[in-house]
Formats: sequence, C-alpha cells, structure tokens
Amino acid sequence: MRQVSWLSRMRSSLSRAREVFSAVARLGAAQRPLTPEFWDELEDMLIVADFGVPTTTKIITGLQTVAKQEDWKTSDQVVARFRKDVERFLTLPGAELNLKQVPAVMLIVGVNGSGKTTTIGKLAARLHKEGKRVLLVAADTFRAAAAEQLAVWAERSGSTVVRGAEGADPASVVFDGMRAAKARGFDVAIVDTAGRLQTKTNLMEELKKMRRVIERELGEPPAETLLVLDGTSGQNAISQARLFNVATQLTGIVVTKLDSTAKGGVLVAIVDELEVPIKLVGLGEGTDDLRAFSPAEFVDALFDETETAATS
Ligand SMILES: Nc1nc2c(ncn2[C@@H]2O[C@H](COP(=O)(O)OP(=O)(O)OP(=O)(O)O)[C@@H](O)[C@H]2O)c(=O)[nH]1
Ligand SMILES: [Mg+2]
Repeated sequence: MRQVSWLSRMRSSLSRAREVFSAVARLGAAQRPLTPEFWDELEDMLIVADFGVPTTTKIITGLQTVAKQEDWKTSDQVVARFRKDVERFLTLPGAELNLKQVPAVMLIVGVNGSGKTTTIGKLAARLHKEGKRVLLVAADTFRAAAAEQLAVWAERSGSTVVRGAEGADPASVVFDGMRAAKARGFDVAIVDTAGRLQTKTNLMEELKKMRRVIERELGEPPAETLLVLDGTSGQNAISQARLFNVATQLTGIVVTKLDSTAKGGVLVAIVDELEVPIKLVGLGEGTDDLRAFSPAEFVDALFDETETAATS
C-alpha cells in the first residue's frame, strides 16, 4: 500500500517532467518517419526536460547510430529505445549505501535548504530500525538552530548527537565526532554540514578540511560522501553536483523533494556526467519518507501516462 502511495506521489510531482515525456511517448506512437525534423523535435524535448546539452547530444547521437545500424523506419522504435536509454543512464553499480566500514562515516553536503538535515534524520531512523548504533555529528555550527534541529532528529530516531559551540570550527566538531564514534563503538556516524553555495571557495575548502579530519581519524576516506540535491532545482543542480564532487569526491547523491514539483532530466544529466549514482530519494518530510532509488520505477513514473488515485 505504502509502495503504491509514494510511487503515485512521485508520479504526480513529476507532472511537469511527465508532460515532456508523454509528448515524447506521443511522438513515438505517431510512428513518424525519421526525418531531420523528427530528430530536431526530439532534441528540443530533451532540452526542455532539463537533460542539458551534452547528455542530450549523447543520447540523440546514440539513437541515430542505432537507428542507422538497425535500419529503423519510424519514431516508435526510437522512443522505445530512448526509454531504455534513460534507465540505463541512471543505473550505475554500487548504488547501495556502503556500511561495510565500522564506523561507517557519512559526510552530508549540499546547498542551503536542500534537505540535508531532514535526510540525515530519516536515514538515522532507518539505520536505527535495522539495529545500528547511530551517531549524528552536528558540524553545521553556522546557526544555533541547526544543531538543535539535528538533536530533535537524534531524539526522534533513537540516535546520539555530538555538537560543538555555535560558531565553532566545524572540523573540530567532526574531530570530536570521530573520536566519539570510535571510542563508543557506533556503527554509523553521520556528519551534518552547513548549507553552502558550490561557488564559495572558502566554504568548499572548509568541507575539504572536514573530509581530511575524517580520513586522518579513520585511516580511510568516509564510507559515503553524499550530495543532497533538491529535486525541484533545474540546471543549477548540475553545477552543484560538479563542484561538490570536485571538492569532496562524492560517492552518492540523494534527491529530495521528489514529492514536490520535481524535474526529471537533470538527474540523468548529472549521473551521466559525474558517474556518481543516485542512492536515495526523499519523498516528504516524515521519518519514513526516504527510499532507495530505483531507476526502473523512476522511469516508469516519468513515462506512465495513467494517473494513480491510490492514496494511503
Ligand atoms: N516535501 C519535502 N520537503 C522536504 C524533503 N526533505 C526536506 N524537506 C524540507 O525542506 C526544508 C529544508 O530541509 P533541511 O533538512 O532543513 O535542509 P538543509 O539542507 O539541512 O538546510 P540548511 O542546513 O539550512 O542548509 C525543510 O522544510 C524540510 O522539511 C522532502 O523530501 N520532501
Ligand atoms: Mg541543515
């Protein structure tokens, strides 16, 4: 029941993206001949759906090559293949969370308000349910309210929080967190960081420093460095992903707010360019609203033209 519910939520939130995708589907159903005008139309649709120019070009060129090789005549063949391509682009190995290291340290990064702290809360709740001892590290010392918000999530999720003074060096809080995680035998330590613009070099340096502290204390890089992306952001998400990846070597992406008016194609562009998998998706503000990302379900939600009325 829940499964249906969140799928339908994702479906309706992707409505704008789905308009474009169902236009693509109709373009296929029309069985148009593969004229230059057809290819232009398809290309325009991908741009409108936020695939970005490089990924659009890659997809179209790939389709044209196969169309030629296999002597396709009509647009339905192209569109069927396109749908598979989108799923293939979104599918990367290693999409499960890496919990092998003990403690498994997860550094959570992203721009302001993307949903980092909420994601941490949901993730902590899930890991706690799975029997893990979870430590939350409040390295967002920028606002007093930030540590408080994380403490509330710690309480709600049955985890423990380590916090520093407001305005403290975030790296020193990370240091304390790593020491506590090791000394007190936590299975997982999740580090919350302050939101920052990907273009602020000094703040990106601060993230690098936190990462170095983790690496020094653990003797290895964090198990996960997750970029939290707001699913409603368009092309700017590509720049976020690119620059956070350069600074912190991302191991995964979390896409939040897929229950709001989400964009579709930009995710394909990001996974294509960075080769970093989407690991989790956020579909609401509640404790249970975090799911493993499924490319197949996501593509179904994008292309499926039937409205789902299921609610609970
Ligand atoms: N609808 C919806 N709202 C979400 C989701 N995830 C987070 N939010 C909301 O987005 C807002 C910002 O979430 P936070 O978790 O505080 O974001 P943050 O990235 O920690 O923000 P900063 O620490 O200020 O950078 C809050 O109102 C959350 O409830 C989601 O999956 N769906
Ligand atoms: Mg936060």
